Amino acid sequence: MNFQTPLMQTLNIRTPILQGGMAWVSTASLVAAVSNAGGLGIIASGNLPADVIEAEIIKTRALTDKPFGINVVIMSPHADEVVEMVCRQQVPVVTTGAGNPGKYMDQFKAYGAIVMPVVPSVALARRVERTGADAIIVEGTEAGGHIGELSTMALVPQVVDAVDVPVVAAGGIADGRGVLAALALGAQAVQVGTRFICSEECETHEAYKKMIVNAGDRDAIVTGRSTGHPVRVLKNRFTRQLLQMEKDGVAVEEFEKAGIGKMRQAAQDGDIDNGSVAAGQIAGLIHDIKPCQAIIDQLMQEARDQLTLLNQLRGEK
Ligand code: TUI
Repeated sequence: MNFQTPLMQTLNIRTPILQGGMAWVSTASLVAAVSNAGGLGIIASGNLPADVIEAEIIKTRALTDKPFGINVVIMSPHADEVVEMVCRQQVPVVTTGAGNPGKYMDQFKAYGAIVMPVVPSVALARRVERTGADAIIVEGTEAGGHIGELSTMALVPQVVDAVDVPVVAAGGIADGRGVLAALALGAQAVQVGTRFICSEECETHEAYKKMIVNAGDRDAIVTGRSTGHPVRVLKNRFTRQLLQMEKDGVAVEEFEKAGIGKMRQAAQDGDIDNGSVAAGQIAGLIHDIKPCQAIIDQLMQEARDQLTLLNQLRGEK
């Protein structure tokens, strides 16, 4: 038995698993591995300039002939030039985050992209549907990185009821129980981030991966709540400094300045004490580092097993 949803057909993928476009993490190696394993790999842009991201697209194309996507961070200072480059490269799938992609929608649709904005609320879901989103990724506050306030459990069914396009659930999903739960809430696929950091093909520093493997349920905390840019990261020396700054009520500009380059410092240099180790609440569920194919196979096998268990509870064979 396999899961098959209309969105999987639209995206031309074999499993309903998307890999989140994580800044400094989702590079060609990870993206191609996920796409080759039957999911949808998604290249991250973060705050990078267009030429650096373009090189990653070209590298991905050399590593896979399967569909893949690109994530555009709307708040990035390079967003305009990144969008122009993505259109020139005709990346088949575009996801957006950290802002409303409305003003770029026509450009994406003009070359036939499948556009899936990430949203943290019903209001934004409705808005992006009106401007032409093909599907909507609903991200709960359990996720790592830049986050909204509502939980995946509460938000996904509310968006499913509010829009007519397919919904993808994101935030807090790292095993097959999470996949099945998301499908039960009405999602047609899931987006998985933190679990894919702990994959062999992910080029993120080993120390970062090990910090996730060693994390417990309460280690992923939120900084930047008071400044309006909440970000979920693993607790370390740097987050203690940030939380102290927030308590002391330092100016927003000073706080934002302290965060510059910190995701790169953790992911690339492996400085997990002084950098930002972005990760979701589900980090505590992740205990190993393995190939993307094994991760996807396990997610789907567990989802099937969990469904069998549920059917047994109903008295079915
Ligand atoms: O985008 C993310 N997570 C991220 S992006 C990132 S790197 C970064 N680079 C430059 C600036 C900021 C961050 C690290 N983590 N997740 C998707 C997501 N989008 N979560 C929440 C939102 C969101 C929030 C507000 C989407 C839209 C939105 O709209 C507000 C508005 O303009 O109406």
